Amino acid sequence: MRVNTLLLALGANLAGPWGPPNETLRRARRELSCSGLRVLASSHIYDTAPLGPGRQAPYLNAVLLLRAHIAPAALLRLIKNIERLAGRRLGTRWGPRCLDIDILDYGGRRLGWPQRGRQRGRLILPHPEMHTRPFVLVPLLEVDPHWHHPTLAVAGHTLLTRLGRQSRRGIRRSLDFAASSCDKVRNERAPRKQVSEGDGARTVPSS
Ligand code: A4P
Ligand code: MG
Repeated sequence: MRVNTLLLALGANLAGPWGPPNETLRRARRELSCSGLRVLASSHIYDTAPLGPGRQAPYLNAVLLLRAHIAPAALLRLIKNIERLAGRRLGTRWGPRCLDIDILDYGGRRLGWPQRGRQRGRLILPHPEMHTRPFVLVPLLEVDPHWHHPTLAVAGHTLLTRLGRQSRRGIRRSLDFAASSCDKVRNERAPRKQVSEGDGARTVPSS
């Protein structure tokens, strides 16, 4: 299997078993890296105004650039498993959450595009709404400034400009990701099962 470059978006606006949203995002990054995904770059963590219905707390959002040797379906299972460990329960679409991980881009691959309805468990690549969201594009361009949308064939910077300055108003760079260590995660997890066990995710040596 080819090694692919991936972009993942992390978001949270509720505290969960891993702590407040900032701790949850950091822990999620460690879980990914300890499951064999190599983190090449992490954006800052941004404070963002909530998008969606009703009143919700502000979100923290970030984007990771990774390299991995994992099939798309296994990656989806891995991120859903990490969301579950972080306390994510089925809720309303766009409702508050302890952790959301979206696969933004999987090596430029196209799957289920153009989108015809959304079905739980069915992967769409690139992520169907990413190009409309400044809270995704701003951190994404921090880790991959030359990124182009794989199906729209438009530069990320252009997509962000098209969204207008107003839409970026509620986005504020807030925190750094601290350096991560897999050993720490293993200690915290014991005696629980490893995240990658039984979910089809493969561990790859970092090169
Ligand atoms: N799915 C299909 N393609 C993908 C993909 N590329 N990556 C499927 C991840 N999942 C994908 O997702 C629903 C189903 O989509 C999954 O079962 C998966 O098979 P979900 O994460 O379980 O549900 P959701 O998060 O409620 O839906 P959605 O549309 O992903 O919500 P969003 O788009 O993530 O929106 N405001 C701010 N400021 N920041 C935020 O991060 N997030 C949301 C949630 C609302 N408002 C926000 C933010
Ligand atoms: Mg999601």
